[in-house]
Amino acid sequence: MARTIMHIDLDAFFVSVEQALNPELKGKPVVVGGKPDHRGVVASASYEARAFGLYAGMPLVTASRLCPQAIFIEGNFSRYSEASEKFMAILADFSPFLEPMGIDEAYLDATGFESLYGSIHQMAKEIKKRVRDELGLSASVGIARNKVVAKVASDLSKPDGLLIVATGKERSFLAPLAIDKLPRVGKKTEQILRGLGINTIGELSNMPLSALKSHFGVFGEVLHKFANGIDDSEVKPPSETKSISRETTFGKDTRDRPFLKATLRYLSERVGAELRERGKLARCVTLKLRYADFTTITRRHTLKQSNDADQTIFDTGVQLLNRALTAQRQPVRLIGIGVSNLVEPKRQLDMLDSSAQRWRQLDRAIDRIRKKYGFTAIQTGRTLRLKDIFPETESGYTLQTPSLSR
Ligand code: DCP
Ligand code: CA
Repeated sequence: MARTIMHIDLDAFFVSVEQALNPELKGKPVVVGGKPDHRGVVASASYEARAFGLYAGMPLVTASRLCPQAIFIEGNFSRYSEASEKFMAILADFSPFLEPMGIDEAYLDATGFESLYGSIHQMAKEIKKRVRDELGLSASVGIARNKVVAKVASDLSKPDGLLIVATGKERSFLAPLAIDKLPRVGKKTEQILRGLGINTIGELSNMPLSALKSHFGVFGEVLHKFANGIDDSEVKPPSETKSISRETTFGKDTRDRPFLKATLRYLSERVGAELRERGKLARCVTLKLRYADFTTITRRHTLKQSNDADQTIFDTGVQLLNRALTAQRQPVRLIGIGVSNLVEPKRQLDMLDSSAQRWRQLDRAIDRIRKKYGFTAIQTGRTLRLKDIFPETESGYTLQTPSLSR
């Protein structure tokens, strides 16, 4: 069946949120990421700043040299995640077939919605209008019969664009574009392709599949399909919980290891409690850190055996944290911990060793007490010191971003 897929992406997202809050910044070269003397990189640049050659990922020092008159802003991540949630909520009003991708973009399956709005073009205009009226942000929309072409279209239409690729024209639409416009073509792939004399998506689409496979393995098939404007993947609403995570931004960037560990302990306990509540076991533990310059890293560890114990989540998190802090000396602005690769308990439980069994019993006893008396009714030694730092309520400490990601 022919589908109608929309890709919606906010323009210069971090910068636009700042401009919506402070209209004096509008129409000017603005950079979010930090002050120009910081070691960090540009997170988001306004289109006025891009005219000077600035782009995301460029060192702030270089950015200030190319465009000294730019306004440099540290940024405030909780503002962006709040705007992101509102953006996704607006989109969900238009179609339940919604797949959020990252913080400021989403795919929406609008198949059959034409009649509801008069036309697909009209529907896209109404989405853009609500985003502008309610959030003060501009969105670019690409529409096509599949996800990959819709994404390229929204990107090409930026800023504040709306581009529809007619059915049957996917291949000819993509053909003249540079290969780096194609999703999944990163720096490395681009380099290899250019080395082979392939510079446009059209040239890529004409490469024999066998040649692509010999250079890229199974990824060669993806490249072949994408370059030919083919993508059968569905818009998948995030239904089943695939991961559980908790994170928080600090009021002040910190290097204080005991404090970071105390926070990690608390977040691990929140993750563990939800994991047990959902009756799942996790196989992977992921630590997330954002440094003072906004660089964000994630470090993952796969457990030998799936587990749901606070202690296991925490211990794994601490190992990952210690390694990360040794490698990078900047202060930390955000810490988060998550579990993924969730499985049903089944028989694996019987195989847990006796110390793991004891942790399980303890966790469950604590869960029961917390359900009755509130999350902070029982605290492990480590988390006690958080009392003086985070506001405390019945249901736990009030973190900056209580449950950003699920
Ligand atoms: N981001 C970041 N570091 C990067 C890239 C992006 O912190 N290297 C953040 C800031 C962006 C947001 O993610 O505002 C969304 O990323 P996009 O790639 O969509 O970039 P923008 O929304 O800023 O610009 P565009 O108009 O090109 O979409
Ligand atoms: Ca964007």
